[in-house]
Amino acid sequence: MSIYLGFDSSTQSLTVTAIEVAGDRRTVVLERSVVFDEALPAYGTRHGVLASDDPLVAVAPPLMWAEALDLMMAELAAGGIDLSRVRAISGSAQQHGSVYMAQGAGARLDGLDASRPLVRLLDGCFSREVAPVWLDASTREDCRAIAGALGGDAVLARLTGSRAFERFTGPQIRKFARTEPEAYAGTERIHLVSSFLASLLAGRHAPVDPGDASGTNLMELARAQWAAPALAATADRLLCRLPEIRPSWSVVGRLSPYWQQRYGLPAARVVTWSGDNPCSLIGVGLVREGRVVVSLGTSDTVFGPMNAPRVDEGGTGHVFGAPTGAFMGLTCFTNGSLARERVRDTFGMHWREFSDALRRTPAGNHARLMLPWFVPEITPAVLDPHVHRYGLSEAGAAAHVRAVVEGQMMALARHSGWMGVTIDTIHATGGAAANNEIVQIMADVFNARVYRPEVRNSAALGAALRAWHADTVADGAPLSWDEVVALATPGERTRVDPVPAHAARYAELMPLHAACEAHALGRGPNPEPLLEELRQRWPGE
Ligand code: XUL
Repeated sequence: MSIYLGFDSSTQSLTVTAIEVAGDRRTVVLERSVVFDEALPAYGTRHGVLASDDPLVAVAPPLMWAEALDLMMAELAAGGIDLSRVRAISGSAQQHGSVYMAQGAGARLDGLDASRPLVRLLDGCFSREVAPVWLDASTREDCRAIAGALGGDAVLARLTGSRAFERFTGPQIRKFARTEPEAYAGTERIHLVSSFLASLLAGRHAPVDPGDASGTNLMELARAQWAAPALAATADRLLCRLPEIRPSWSVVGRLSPYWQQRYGLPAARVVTWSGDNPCSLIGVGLVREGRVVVSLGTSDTVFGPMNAPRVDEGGTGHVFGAPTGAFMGLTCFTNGSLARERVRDTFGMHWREFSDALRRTPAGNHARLMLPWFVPEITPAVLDPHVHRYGLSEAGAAAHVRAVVEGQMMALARHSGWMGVTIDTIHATGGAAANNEIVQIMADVFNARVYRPEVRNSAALGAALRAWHADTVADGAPLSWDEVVALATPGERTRVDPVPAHAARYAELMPLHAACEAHALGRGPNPEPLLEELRQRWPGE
């Protein structure tokens, strides 16, 4: 019997999922979470991010992520599973964030004193105390410069899988090197959140996998190697500061003596970590093109496996490496769970009342719409956030609740067309996928069947499954991806079907959602007369 651990260091929390593999039987045996704001209040984060005067800046303390890892290991050691049977550990992390480690940090990771807390030992290991995270939108100028140097966004997208995006690591590095040149010069290694945490486990600088490296605007997608022209456009002497790119199933090394001595863990293999979205793909059981995932977390994302990289040259989509070695398409929305929460809080509701509001209101919301851009939005690009409401000025709380969810679902559906996949089956994950009403709206808007994987955190499960796969492959035994994801594949009883009458309504509403978006972005006329026409035609409920 073997145990595999998968961590997920997300925007707001650290989760661990343990799976047990015994012969043909695979079981999830443990799931635990630590919420940063609650468990580690001394760092002063809100929703995992430090307060900033500039609404475009979003940074977090990397020490907090390290302390959460130490805390979680202590919890695991306190009971729950037999740690001596842990064979391999991997992880998932929020994508794009970068951690700047000072000269000499790599050598210090080896030989840490197991009697002392990890954070004390990391004192002086950073050349920058904070890590910019995926919510940061402060690098517009750097995006322009990088895309310009390479011959435009379309060229950059063909090379790296994405046009220049503010939150991507390359533009973030360029801003750091430009504004803090001395600190950049004193940087030994620029890690992604994933490779930073893997380094802490292995006691040495860990590599990054193509799934996470493709979220940097710095990796040549076709070769899964750093792209020299993109590096040159970003910062001087960058290559020697970046981690190596290795396949997602590569073994970094063994768990360092620090963790073995401190918590009695075995010398388990540490497997390269990846981004949360690539890990979720595995954690919801998708390894073949044809189906997509809708993940409703801090960010809302829609993504799916791709056999070949069909790049969205000027638009909002990304092509990343997938953990299987193939590709995945992804579109990301900043205004996910925090926007749902803002609307809930505005009306002083609990989640139960939020669901009641969705139950009491009709599909299509009498053609009343919301574009919930509470904070800068990635898709479509909105740097000056503002919530746009159409037909909602006289409406009550319930209509606003429906408007935020329908607005999000229509945006997810409309902005996933570039992937070139006919979406008739969705695997829904993330906290809000537990809500029946939200999932019904998803099924109706996409006019697709929705399956709901039963494990709460699909990214952590995906990481644990990747640890099992890598450990088996490292032993020289074959293990197909179909077999790896069998545990994660949702059953028929989790299926939610679209209601045809509702789907028909959203088919009519969707072009008007596009018109509202164009209007809000200053690219089209006010669609209010068209919405009013629809209101007249739709029966009152
Ligand atoms: C993906 C993205 C977010 C983060 C959230 O491109 O920016 O989904 O990975 O953790």
